[in-house]
Order: sequence, then C-alpha cells, then structure tokens
Amino acid sequence: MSMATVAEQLVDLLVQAGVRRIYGVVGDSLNPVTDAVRRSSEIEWVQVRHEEAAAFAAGAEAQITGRLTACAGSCGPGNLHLINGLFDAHRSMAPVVAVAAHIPSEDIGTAYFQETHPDRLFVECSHYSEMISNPEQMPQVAQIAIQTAIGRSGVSVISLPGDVAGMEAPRKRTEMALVSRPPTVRPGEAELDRLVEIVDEAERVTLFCGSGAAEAHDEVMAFADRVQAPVGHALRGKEWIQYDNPFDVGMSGLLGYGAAYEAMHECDLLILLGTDFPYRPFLPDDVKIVQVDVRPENLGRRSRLDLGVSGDVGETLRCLTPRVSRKTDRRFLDRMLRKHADALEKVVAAYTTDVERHKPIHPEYVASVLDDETADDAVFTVDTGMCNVWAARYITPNGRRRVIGSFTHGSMANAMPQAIGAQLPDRERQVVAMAGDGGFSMLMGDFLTIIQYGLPVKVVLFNNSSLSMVDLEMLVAGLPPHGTEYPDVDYAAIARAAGAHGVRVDDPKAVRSGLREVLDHDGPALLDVVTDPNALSVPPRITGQQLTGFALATSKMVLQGGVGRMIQLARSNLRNIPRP
Ligand SMILES: Cc1ncc(C[n+]2csc(CCOP(=O)(O)OP(=O)(O)O)c2C)c(N)n1
Ligand SMILES: [Mg+2]
Repeated sequence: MSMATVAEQLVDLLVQAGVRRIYGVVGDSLNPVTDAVRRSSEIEWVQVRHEEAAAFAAGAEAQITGRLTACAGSCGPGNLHLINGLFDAHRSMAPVVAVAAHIPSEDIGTAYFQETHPDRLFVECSHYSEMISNPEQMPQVAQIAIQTAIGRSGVSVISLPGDVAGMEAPRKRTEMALVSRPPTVRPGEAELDRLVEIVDEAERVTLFCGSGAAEAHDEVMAFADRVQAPVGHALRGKEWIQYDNPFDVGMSGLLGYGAAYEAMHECDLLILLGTDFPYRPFLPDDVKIVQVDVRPENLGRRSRLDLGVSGDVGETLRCLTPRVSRKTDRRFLDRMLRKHADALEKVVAAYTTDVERHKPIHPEYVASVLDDETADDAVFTVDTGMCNVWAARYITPNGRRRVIGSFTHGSMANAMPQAIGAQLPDRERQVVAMAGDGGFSMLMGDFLTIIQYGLPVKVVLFNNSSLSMVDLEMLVAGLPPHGTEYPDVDYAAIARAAGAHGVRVDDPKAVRSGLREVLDHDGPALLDVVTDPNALSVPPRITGQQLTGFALATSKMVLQGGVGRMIQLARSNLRNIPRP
C-alpha cells in the first residue's frame, strides 16, 4: 500500500474530527485536497459559487450542529474570497478549519502568479494560521489546527502549497484522540468566594446574558430565582434566554426593547453573563458590575468591573447558586417586570398603523406572519440590515428554533449562504433566510448552489429596493441619503429563471398565502416581498444634533416599531407576581 499524501492525511484527520463536508471552489493548487475528498465516502465536497459563501456556510453549519466544519479555497484570490466569512465564523466562535491552498512552494516570495500570503492574511480572523511547507509537519499541524478550532471555538487556517499537498507524508498513522468539545471552565476559588460575597451584599441584582449563556438556560433561571433578579439579554443571547423566562425584561442595545436598560441601570449589582455586548452607552457606570466570561480577555473591556470571573456561564452558576443566600424581596424584580410589560404595551399602542392593509407592505407585518407560519424548530438566518431589527422583535425563540446572523461581525450577505450550511446537515428541518435585497444580491450567485443541491431553503426577501439600514443611519446623522437606492428588481422572476420556486408579493393581503406557498414548496423557494423602505421613522422630536450617537438614536427609533408576541410573554410574566 502506498503512503498517504499530505492532503489525504489532512482529509483523514478532518473526518476523524467529525467534519462531514468541505465548502469551497476548486482550483489547481487545491487538487490534491479535492481529490482526497472525492475518494472518501465520509466527507463531501460542497461546490459553492463564491468562497465567501463557503465560509459563511461552514460557520453556520458549525453554529447549528456544534461540530467542526471546513471550507477551502484555491491559491491567491480563491482563498482570499473566504476572508469575510471566516471573520464572521471566528467572531461567532464557530469552530471552522479553512484550507487555503497556496502557490507552488518553490515560488513563494517571488511575486509569483496569484501570490498572496494566506498564512499572514488570515492571522486576524483565526486562532491558528500556519503553513505546511514540509510533509514532516503532518499530521501535527492538522491536529493542532483542529484542536485549536474546537477547543478555543473559532477558526484555524492551514495554508498548503499545492505541491506539498500532493507529497507523501512520512508518518503513516493518523488515528488519534482529538478533542471534540470545548472545555468546561470552572472559575478559581478566590473569584467564586468573592462573587458569593458580592451577590450576598447586593439588594437588587440584574443579570444580562449573551451567547455565552447558550446551554445554560436552566442555570440562569435557577440563579435568577434564587436572587430575584430580572434577566435581560443582548441580541446573541436572545435565542437562549428569552423563552420560558419568568424574569425576562427584554433586550438592550441598538435593537433593544422593554426594560433591560432600566433593569441594568437601577440595580445595585449587574452581572454580565457570557456577553461581549459592545455598546458602552448602554452599560451603567454607577452600579457594581461583575462579568463572567469563558474568555478572560473579554473581562472588563466594555465597562469598569468590580469583579471579573473567568469561567463558563453554566459551570459558574452551578457553583454559585447553592452558595449564595436566597433573597426574598421581589420588589425590584416585580417593578422591572411591570416596567417591561408597560414599555411593550406603549410600543404596541404606538404601532397603530393598520399593517395588514398598509401598502407598500410593512416589513414588520411580514416578520410577524413569518413568526406565525414557521415551524417550532425552524432555523432562521438573518441578514445584517433591517432584517436584524425584524428578527430581534418578531421571531419568537422557544429553545428549539435557532436564529443566527452576522451579529458580531455585522457583515451583509450572510443569511442566504448561512442557510446552505444550516440546511445541508438536516434537509428535513425548515430553514428560512430572512434576507435584505442588498444582502441577497451581494452573494446572489450562491442561490444557484441552493438549487444545485436541491436544498429546501426558503429565502424570504425583504425587498425595499434600498440599503435601508444605511438610509436610516444617514438620516440620523443629518445627512441626505445617498447611494442607498436600487431600481426595482423582480427577484421572484430571477428565482424562477434559475429553477427555484419564486413568488412575488406586493399586496399585504397576499403575504400569508404567499409565505405558506413558499414554505410548503418541496424544494428551494424564494418569497420576494416588496416592502416599505421607510418602515421606521425618526421620532419628530429627535434631531441628529440632540443625539449622543447612533446607538442611543436607534434605541429610541426602534421603539416606534412593534414587538410581536413579546407582549404576551411579558403579560404572562406579570401573572407570576404574587398578589398582596
Ligand atoms: C459587507 C458589508 N458592506 C456594507 C455594510 C454596511 N451596511 C450595513 S446594513 C447595509 C444595508 C443592507 O441593505 P439590505 O440588505 O437591502 O437590507 P435593508 O437594511 O434594506 O433591510 C449596509 C450597506 C455591511 N454591514 N457589510
Ligand atoms: Mg434593502
């Protein structure tokens, strides 16, 4: 039996690490890798149209399945195209190994045809970026790349010159015990002791959760119950924390709603749980703040801390809850729950426009119908832009649904390619891409990938013929909108011409039936909804000059929109308040 090549060993290790598919576009320098994939029955090559979509898809698959995923690009421009999707995956803490094929090793450093330096280029969007220039580096470099991606939750990049990829690797054995999950991190005893003291001293505790609270729903609820704490969340914490939450006070941040802001400012102890929430103006500076994060480098980088705790949220709370004294005074919690319900009631009252008849179609109406009609375990991928606002306010999480977007990196064009990665591992699950027309058209070529693989992805396109989020930003900044309009495009016709099912809707009465038609279609489908580009208006009393920044401006503006089913949740939580 001949010895394995570097590429074969690499593919073999990826398979051992649980990688089921590699997203990418082929190229000469990548041939040994794609050929090794072709010959393996355990891993599939997913042929996308743009490498950026490959990285977005790999990142999404990792976020949905929790497994390591992979993408690849050929030398120079091929792998360069991966970069934006890799930034997104890395910043979303999605474990992804990217294989960046490289020019022939003997030509590196000579400004050769297509020459870039992928090992340098990808440093900023990875935990590990190394080049294999000698077959002796195998299988260790692949092993380190895999374990780093999984163990530290992010991207690893292996740069691999085409000639080296095809060389025989001297060491035959590649079976090895690989790390399969990130570690459970328990905080140090000293921090835990101090945390217990701080919690016991406090009278009014508020918890604020981010995506680090994923899989810690029960622990957060048990702790909130023990210390009678309102629980707010950041956008990335919403899908994990808002459901089945009798302590819910809503979301803070640019798209925020409810009483999270008040609860964070009126407490005397704020505990940040697994959140790298970026907006300083929303964080208080005159209450005690404790931050718990699995990444010590995140501690204190957004606000002054009284205590930083390096540990994962679930484990920290499992250690903490039994050790803190039970608080019996619910007054702060109840006041915040009432404020939350009131804040939502006001929004609902303000949102009086008769949306079912409003033309052009109000995007919030589309989002609320979408929330009604989609499955209880649907995956939503959400484009950066106004779709973020609609998803944050109308898509109701329940612990089984997933909502992913480019929530940390904030890139456009993520939703449709992410839907590819969300759908491939499970074709039975409903996957809905909430796309903007700007975002969709940016990587539109990969709609063809959806069709090519017969993926039953549903694209719901909020087609407002504009880059409307930026329109709004310009307005807030007191600038006349410029460069934000597009001519009307019939995306449903494009979808049909490409071989998918396409439905265009411009009458609000047809939204529900159009959506049903698309959701019920057994295959790729796109609903092109012609929506109002001016869905959110700036309240007349607010001018650009009066605002301290876009952050605060937006928090005020979005309050003019609706909040969907959240009002029912808030009302039902009020029922938990004991009657005197
Ligand atoms: C790759 C990229 N380019 C530009 C931006 C700046 N940007 C943020 S949202 C947005 C508009 C998005 O337009 P569209 O997808 O049509 O959504 P809409 O806001 O109109 O609903 C732009 C240009 C970005 N975030 N990412
Ligand atoms: Mg748009």
